[in-house]
Amino acid sequence: MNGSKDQMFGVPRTVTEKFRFDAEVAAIFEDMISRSVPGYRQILQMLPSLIRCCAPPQGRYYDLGCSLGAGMLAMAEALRGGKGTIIGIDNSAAMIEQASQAIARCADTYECDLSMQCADILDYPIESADMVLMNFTLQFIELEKRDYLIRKIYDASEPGGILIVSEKVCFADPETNRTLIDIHHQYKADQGYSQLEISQKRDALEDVLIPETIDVHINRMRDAGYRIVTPWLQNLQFVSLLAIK
Ligand code: GEK
Repeated sequence: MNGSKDQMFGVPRTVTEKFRFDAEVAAIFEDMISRSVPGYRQILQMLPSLIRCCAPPQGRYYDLGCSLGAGMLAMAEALRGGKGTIIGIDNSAAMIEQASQAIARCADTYECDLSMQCADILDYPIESADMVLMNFTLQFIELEKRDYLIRKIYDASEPGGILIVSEKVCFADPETNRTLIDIHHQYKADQGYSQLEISQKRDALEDVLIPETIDVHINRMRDAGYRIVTPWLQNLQFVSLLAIK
């Protein structure tokens, strides 16, 4: 694993600052997401098979909210031997700076063209996409801009183009929702996070990470025009959806 151990919320904070993807987070991000999101590693492991099955080997691929480039590397693995193009976008300068170094170190291993840009995915011009990945990114976009973003991706995708959206979701039934949140907190405790870390992180993410139900996500993708929309992986309230144009 690269980066340091996540101990960000280990000491009591008097003021709850809202969560931001700054240099402090970038330095511990890999550890944070691996220990906080059950299924994250499994999604990355499965992506090459999903891509080889559903997307063209010489395609144009986007990773929106690429953070440290883990999704880009899974795409590159799928494209081994082919000459595809992979573009990672993130609006955190700290993430892009760290990710660019990591990608540069292994770029020679792959034949495809890997590049990264620091930009807002709402403004970035996506073109002729064969695949778009948003791995736990849409949840940080303002609610009223999500329809626009999914439509923009649909319009910029080739016929047969795929969209993968992984999200933390919520459930309409309060008891189901509470139960999965409790299991998730237990999972985090089992990964070594203290109760203080769990509760301070939850407070910092309040109104920053806004989950929606699986149905809301599916309906949004269908309304945008996607022919096929289906969950392909779920671990507690962490779900990955596949959509095909
Ligand atoms: C992974 N996909 O490892 N424009 C660009 N980037 C954004 C925007 C925006 N408007 N809003 C948020 N981000 C990664 C993990 S993390 C998920 C994605 C998490 C970026 C933000 O800077 C951060 O790097 C990423 O989206 C979300 O597979 O932390 O739970």
